[in-house]
Amino acid sequence: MFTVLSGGTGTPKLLRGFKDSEDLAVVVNTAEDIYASGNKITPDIDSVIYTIAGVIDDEKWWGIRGDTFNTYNALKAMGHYEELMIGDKDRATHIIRTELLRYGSTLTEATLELCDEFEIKTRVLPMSEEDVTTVVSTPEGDMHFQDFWITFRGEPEVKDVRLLGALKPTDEVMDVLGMSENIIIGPSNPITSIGPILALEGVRDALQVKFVVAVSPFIGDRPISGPAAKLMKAKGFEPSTRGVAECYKDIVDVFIMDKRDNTDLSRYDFEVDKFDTLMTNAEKSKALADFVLSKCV
Ligand code: GDP
Ligand code: FO1
Repeated sequence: MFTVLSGGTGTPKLLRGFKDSEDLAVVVNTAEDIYASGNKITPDIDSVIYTIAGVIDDEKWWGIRGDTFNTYNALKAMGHYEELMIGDKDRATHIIRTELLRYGSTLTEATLELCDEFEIKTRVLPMSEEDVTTVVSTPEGDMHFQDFWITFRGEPEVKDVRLLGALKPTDEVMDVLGMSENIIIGPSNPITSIGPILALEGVRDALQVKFVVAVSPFIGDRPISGPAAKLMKAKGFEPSTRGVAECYKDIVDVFIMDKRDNTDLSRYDFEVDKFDTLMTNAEKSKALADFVLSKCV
C-alpha cells in the first residue's frame, strides 16, 4: 500500500490520476477546519473525497460540481451571512459529519463513513482527532486561515503562521504510515497543508525510514495558485521550488519539479526529476500520477 499526504487543491489534482483502491491511503490536513452555522467543515478532506468520487468542482477545487446555493442564499436573505459559500449538496456532507460526531463517532470514523457514502475505496484519514488550527499573524491581528484567505482575500502582510492545538496524529495515520513503503507528498502548500501533517508528533520521524516522493507546487519562484509564496516567506523559506526542497530535504528521496523549472537542486542528496506538473486536465493528472508511481520502490 502507499500513502499520500494532502491539502485541498494541488494534491487532489494529483489524486485525480490515481486509481481508487483499498491500497491507497490519504492523510489529510485538518488545520483549516472551521465551523459554519453549527456544522463542522473539513475543506481539505471534502475536496479529497469529492475528487476521488469524481464529483469535485474542478474549476474552483472546492465543493461539488453543479451544486446549488439555495440554503446559503436563504440564510443571507435572513441576515445570516456565512463566510464560506457552502453549496447545498456540500452542506449535506457537513451535516452528516456533524451528526456522526455528535453521536460519538471520531472524525476518522465519520470520514470513513463518508468515504462509504461516496462509494470510494481509498482510505481518507484526517491527520488528527484534535482541533488543530492554522493562525495567520498579520498587521490586522491574528486570524484563522479561512479569515485570512476568504474575508481578507489573502491580502494582509503575513508576519507569522502558527498552529494552535495538540499536535497528535491518529493511530490510524501512524498505522498507514507504518504499513506503506512509499509516501507521496503531493504538490500542496508546504506551510499550511503539508506543514501541519509533518508537525504532528512522530510523523517526521516515521518518514525518515520510508521512501518519500514529493512533487513541487512551485514552478521556479511561482506557486501555481494560492498564498504559498507569502506564507513560506513568513516562515523564513525562500518562496520557490528551492524553498520547498528545503522544507522536505530531511525526508525526501525523490523530488519532482516541473519540466520548465530551472532550479538547481544538485547540492541536495536526493534524486531530482522533471515532468509536466501543471495538471490542467485529467489526462495530465494521470500522466503525473503514473510518473510518481514509476519512481516508487
Ligand atoms: P489548499 O488546501 O487549497 O491550500 O490546497 P493545497 O495546499 O493542496 O494546494 C495548494 C498548492 O497547490 C499551491 O501552492 C499551488 O501552487 C499548488 N498547485 C495547484 N495546482 C497545481 C498543479 O496543477 N500542479 C502543481 N505542481 N501544483 C499545483
Ligand atoms: N474558498 C473561497 O475562496 N471562497 C469560498 O466561498 C469557499 C467556500 C468553501 C466551501 C466549502 C469548502 O470545503 C471550501 C470552500 N472554500 C472556499 C475553499 C477553502 O476556503 C480553502 O481554499 C481551503 O480551505 C484551502 O484548503
